[in-house]
Amino acid sequence: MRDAVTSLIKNYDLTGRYLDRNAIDDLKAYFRTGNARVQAVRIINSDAAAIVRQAGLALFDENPELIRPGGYAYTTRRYAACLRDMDYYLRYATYAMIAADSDVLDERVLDGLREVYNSLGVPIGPTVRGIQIMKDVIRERVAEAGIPTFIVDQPFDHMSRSFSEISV
Ligand SMILES: CCC1=C(C)/C(=C/C2=NC(=C\c3[nH]c(/C=C4\NC(=O)[C@H](C)[C@H]4CC)c(C)c3CCC(=O)O)/C(CCC(=O)O)=C2C)NC1=O
Repeated sequence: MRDAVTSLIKNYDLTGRYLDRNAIDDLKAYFRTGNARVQAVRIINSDAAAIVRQAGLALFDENPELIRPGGYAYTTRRYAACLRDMDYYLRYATYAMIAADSDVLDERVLDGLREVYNSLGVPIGPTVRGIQIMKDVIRERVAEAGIPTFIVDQPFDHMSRSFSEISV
């Protein structure tokens, strides 16, 4: 599991180089945004269950067939599994925000998920939509607190991209 600093050091160590100007600029950006990243994660953590619920309701509102008989979130067991998955995406997104690196998402969430979803028949399109809705819900809350929203975008966009590649 890597963060922005260990990723950078790993790259320079591989080629035996001292940190150059680009590296220093990247490090400066990492430390400059540190406080904002911590604040954004605090906002999420203080209301995570409500964020998941709100995003879930919006997803099912947009895609009501999911919760009708035959839908992939039909029955309380599947409905709960879907919200639990959204909660996983949210929690790991907060780790990635702090790390300013997507490695934790690849390693702990996305690796092997394609096989699981395919074998269960869980549809990728609505899953990506759920991730995007969650991002929008959080962006709104974070922006209200005056924190730049690009911090929020990175992990959710990474997950969406990874899923979208998977679905091809
Ligand atoms: C921390 C990393 C991690 C992830 C990501 C994870 C995902 C995950 N989601 C699962 C199921 C599931 N996931 C969903 C999700 C959805 N249904 C929908 O209609 C929506 C599109 C979507 C929610 C947005 C559903 C319905 C199931 C249960 C499917 C079934 O058993 O029929 C399963 C199968 C086993 C189980 O039911 O627990 C796994 C492993 N598990 C993990 O340990």
